[in-house]
Amino acid sequence: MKIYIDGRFHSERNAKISVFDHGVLYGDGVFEGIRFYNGRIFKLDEHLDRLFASAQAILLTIPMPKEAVAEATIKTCRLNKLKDGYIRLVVTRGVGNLGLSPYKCKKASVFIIAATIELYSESVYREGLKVATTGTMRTPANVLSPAVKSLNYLNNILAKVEAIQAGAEEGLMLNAQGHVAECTGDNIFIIKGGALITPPITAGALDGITRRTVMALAVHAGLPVREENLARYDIYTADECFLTGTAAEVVPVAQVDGRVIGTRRPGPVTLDLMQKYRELTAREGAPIYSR
Ligand code: PXG
Repeated sequence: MKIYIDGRFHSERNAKISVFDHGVLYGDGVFEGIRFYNGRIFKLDEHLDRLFASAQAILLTIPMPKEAVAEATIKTCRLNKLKDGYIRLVVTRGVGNLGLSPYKCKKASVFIIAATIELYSESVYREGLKVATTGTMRTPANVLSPAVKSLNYLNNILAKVEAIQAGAEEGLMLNAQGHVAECTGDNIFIIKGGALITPPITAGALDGITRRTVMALAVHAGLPVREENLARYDIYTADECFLTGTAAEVVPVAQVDGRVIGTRRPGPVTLDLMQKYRELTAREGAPIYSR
């Protein structure tokens, strides 16, 4: 495997960053998880726009223009001779001293890993996921904006741990007002009365690229789509429920806090959107090889 770090490619063994990098010392940095299908990087521009927005929000200067990051990402996939897989693109604050101040860090570091991906098992897509609400809340915007895809994932990791300890596979996170925000690494949707409903970004959700894509697919299919604050009650009593994320794609939810959702089986709207999403990922994206 060849890994990109700051303009050079390294073997897996030699792909290393400094212990003085503030990405390691403080989780000071931003990242993206990107998928590629059939030799094309899906929604590359959208991911890079979000990466640069996350960096802007935390006063982090990415030391190369967006086009160069795109080029490096494509090259990393090409060098690894991959057609389908997952990209982890990380920008850390860079090497500094043992103090919090990012002003001591001279230059941000960019690294890119392109690898194959381990999905939820095939049965999850057939049978649906078990979700449990976590006591751990989503970080409020005045603590750390949930719109920033930062290297601080402890909030979500601890929620994930709670969900697993409760016997579920994914955790449902609420905001400080008690409204549904999202899951630990996925956005959440319900279908109720023929409409597709998801919490607004302001409820504390990441502006997910899969979320946007699925909303556009639903609008195109003539489905009413709404962004509304949701309570747990709304999830429990939904006709259908699914999660979206780059890694998970569109994954049906069978159970939330022990309540069976709909018929337990993935519903017709969910199945249709799963299919439409698959079709889109198979045909769209920035080509890795034809250049
Ligand atoms: N919410 C959160 C908190 C996320 O981290 C999503 C929603 C979905 O967004 P996209 O743009 O992917 O549709 C995410 C992103 C992984 C991994 O490697 C995935 C995410 C985050 C961290 C790790 O599995 N998903």
